[in-house]
Amino acid sequence: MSSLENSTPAHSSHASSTKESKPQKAGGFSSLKSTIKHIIDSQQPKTNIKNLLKANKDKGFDCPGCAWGDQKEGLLQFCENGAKAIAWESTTKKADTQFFKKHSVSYLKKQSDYWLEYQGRLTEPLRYNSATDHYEEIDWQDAFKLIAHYLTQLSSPDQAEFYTSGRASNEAAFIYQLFGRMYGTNNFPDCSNMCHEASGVALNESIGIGKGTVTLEDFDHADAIFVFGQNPGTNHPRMMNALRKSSRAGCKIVSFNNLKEVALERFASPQDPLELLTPSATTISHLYLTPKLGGDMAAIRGICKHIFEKNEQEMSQGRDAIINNNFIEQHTLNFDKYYQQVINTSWQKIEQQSGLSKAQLLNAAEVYLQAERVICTWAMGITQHKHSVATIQEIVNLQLLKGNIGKKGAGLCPVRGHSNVQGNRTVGINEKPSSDFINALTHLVDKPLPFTSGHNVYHALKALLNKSSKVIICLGGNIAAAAPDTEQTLEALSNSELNVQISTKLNRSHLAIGKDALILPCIGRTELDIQASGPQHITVEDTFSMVHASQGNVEPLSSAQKSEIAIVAGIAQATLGNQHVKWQELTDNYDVIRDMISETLPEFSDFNNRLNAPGGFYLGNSAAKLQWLNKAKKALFSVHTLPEKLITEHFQENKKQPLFTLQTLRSHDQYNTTVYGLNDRYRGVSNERNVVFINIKDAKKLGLDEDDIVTITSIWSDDKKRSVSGFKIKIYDIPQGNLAAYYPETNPLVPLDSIGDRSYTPTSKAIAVMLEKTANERII
Ligand SMILES: Nc1nc2c(c(=O)[nH]1)N[C@H]1C(S)=C(S)[C@@H](COP(=O)(O)OP(=O)(O)OC[C@H]3O[C@@H](n4cnc5c(=O)[nH]c(N)nc54)[C@H](O)[C@@H]3O)O[C@H]1N2
Ligand SMILES: Nc1nc2c(c(=O)[nH]1)N[C@H]1C(S)=C(S)[C@@H](COP(=O)(O)OP(=O)(O)OC[C@H]3O[C@@H](n4cnc5c(=O)[nH]c(N)nc54)[C@H](O)[C@@H]3O)O[C@H]1N2
Ligand SMILES: [Mo]
Repeated sequence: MSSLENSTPAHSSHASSTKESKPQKAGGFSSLKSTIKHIIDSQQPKTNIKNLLKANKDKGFDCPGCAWGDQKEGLLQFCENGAKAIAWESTTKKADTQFFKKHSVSYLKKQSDYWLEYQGRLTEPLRYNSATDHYEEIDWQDAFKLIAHYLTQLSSPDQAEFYTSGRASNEAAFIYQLFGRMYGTNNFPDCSNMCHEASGVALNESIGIGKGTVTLEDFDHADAIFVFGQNPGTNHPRMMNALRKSSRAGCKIVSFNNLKEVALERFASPQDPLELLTPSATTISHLYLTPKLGGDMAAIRGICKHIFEKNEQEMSQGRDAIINNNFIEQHTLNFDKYYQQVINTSWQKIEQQSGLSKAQLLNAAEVYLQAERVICTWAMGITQHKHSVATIQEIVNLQLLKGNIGKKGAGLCPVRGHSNVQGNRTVGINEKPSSDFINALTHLVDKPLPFTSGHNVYHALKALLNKSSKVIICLGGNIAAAAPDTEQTLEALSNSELNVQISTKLNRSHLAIGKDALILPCIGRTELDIQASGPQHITVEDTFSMVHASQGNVEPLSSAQKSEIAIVAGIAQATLGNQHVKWQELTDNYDVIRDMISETLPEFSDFNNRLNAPGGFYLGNSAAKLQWLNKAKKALFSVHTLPEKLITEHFQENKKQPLFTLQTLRSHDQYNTTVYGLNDRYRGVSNERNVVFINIKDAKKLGLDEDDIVTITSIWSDDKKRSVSGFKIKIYDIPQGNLAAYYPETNPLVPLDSIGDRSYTPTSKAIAVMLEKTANERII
């Protein structure tokens, strides 16, 4: 038994939680202290201090933390949570063959997600042996042959699923999708399906490109920034520097967040000596509104309604219009229909659905109107709802009213999650590829490739559940814990005949085994990648469409680990042979892959040379140039009615008990399904993850006190029971009727079929649930 096993709080049934209050500011000294703790914990502090100095710098590596862009100046380009991600990857702890000899899969299944990843890096390729119930070492070539054997036996290539998580490099993702398509399928479920999918769907339709229109520099020129449904203090800490700088320069920041997130209130830069060492901090939000879960579309509708009402008033008094009629006429379609829709939406409906008063929304609208240049940013609080596509299109509508797209300091900014999730999409991880893309690839490899739509995460899980899909290969990630409806997801994965995981650390996805399973250990961003032609670099694209090189500098922990590219190329060669693509040449020199990308995607022309520019190069954005590449060739005002009812109102009708809407979110000490620690410093939680945040009035109504233990049960239109138990009540500043709890512990509550309209994204921020008090004994 590892000595850690008994010391990790997750494993102690009497873990005591120290009650802490919410801090007055985010960042500052506490951030520095936490960074140092995680660096020391990695067991190689010297290496990781060197790593941090290279993070997000030229000739260094791209931080695997988030997709925020890099500043040009400054000595240090990392943040506390980036440091955690780096220290987590760059550790000397190993989950090696000895470890798997000691622990059976049945034993590992009983351990927490935290414990599994805590064991360290995967170092050798492994195959599951059902006779012994252990993972055992396998030779790399045998592993590749085994995958080829399964794939070539399938009666249709569409029986295989190729999942990608957004850490994969452009090069790995490109050859992965090339291999999948040459094998014959477009089944490319990816983490983005559970993340920003709605942004892509909405923006493609409205403005003809599925990406944000701003660059990092635009933040220096904005007069107002509207931040919708995101928690940058934890998830994009480097964005805090941009917000802090803008705020200090007089830019007005308006936050819409269901919770009062401390970093959006007051933030201290750990790089500013005064803010580091004294209680001083920068006020971030000038206006902070807390809508109900799923209430943002109504809130934005309210802002637009006020703008129209005021516009009418101004015009009737003979003054200038306050909306940008020139922009609207020249660049948009559907304005009249949208105008009518807004006029038809009552203030009563807006107030009821948003949970905000008309007066609050007028304040926000006035900030909007007074600003010449406005940026709107958003993340999961907007994208993980049933009506996310419509909500994002409402944000676009708002921006079109004043021509806040395509000018300096203004635009749309979906803040991406994984560090290269945007790049993965750009280079072809897409279950619905455009015919232009397939034609270009077909030309590249001189082989006909499929045009038909493939599976996203939702379709892939359904196909595995009904056994029409039989093989799943995952390039990174942890689909078992990241996907909704944990019981069904585990069943889906366990139905597979072969489950292949290309990973850095042990996780739940390695333990959902059907007939056969492989773990293929890869090197990460921080590590040296030496191939036949010498040291290699890979490339990534940030949320601002900047592409740059990333090169690790640490010796890999084991000589048996391979790069993701070598692994994908190895599988491809074993399955397809070398007739159309010389896979080994791609592994030998990644420049060759970049040349192939150049040939396929015009925006990557001269790829290898352009990487030499400091900071990389900008892929460009058509909408930012006021070119609209959608069907209508214009920016569209989208005309949607507000949802008639939000989910809980819908289910409440036939229920006596009060129902709540639950959002599932990240703590400060996790990276998606990777849990670094059990604290959530900015929300005053320590040593706990199984907690549920509730408004004091709601708690009183149910007779619940702080620290009482509850079972949470979700309500859905099937009769399947979805519950999690042993959750501790935390009284919190949260709108009545809403709850919050951490992901992935609450994923069992998210019904697989509860998905966004047209995005298929799990509605992780709106689940109808009820609470039941249980005996005050923790069930661990
Ligand atoms: N350290 C760290 N960094 C990360 C990640 C991580 O796990 N850890 N994950 C990465 C990934 S993949 C992603 S996608 C991003 C995620 O970044 P975020 O989107 O910031 O992540 P969440 O924790 O899901 O936070 C959602 C935020 O939206 C608010 N919210 C929820 N529902 C609503 C709503 O209906 N309306 C409004 N207005 N607000 C709402 C919540 O209160 C919370 O503040 O971060 C990336 N960066
Ligand atoms: N309830 C609920 N569910 C959610 C969300 C939510 O807010 N609520 N958020 C959703 C979102 S936004 C996302 S993006 C998904 C995340 O879904 P995923 O991307 O699938 O999950 P991660 O937790 O990021 O994956 C962690 C694993 O990736 C592997 N890994 C780490 N680095 C590397 C690397 O460099 N290469 C390779 N090959 N493997 C690596 C490690 O083995 C680690 O265990 O979860 C989604 N699920
Ligand atoms: Mo994400």
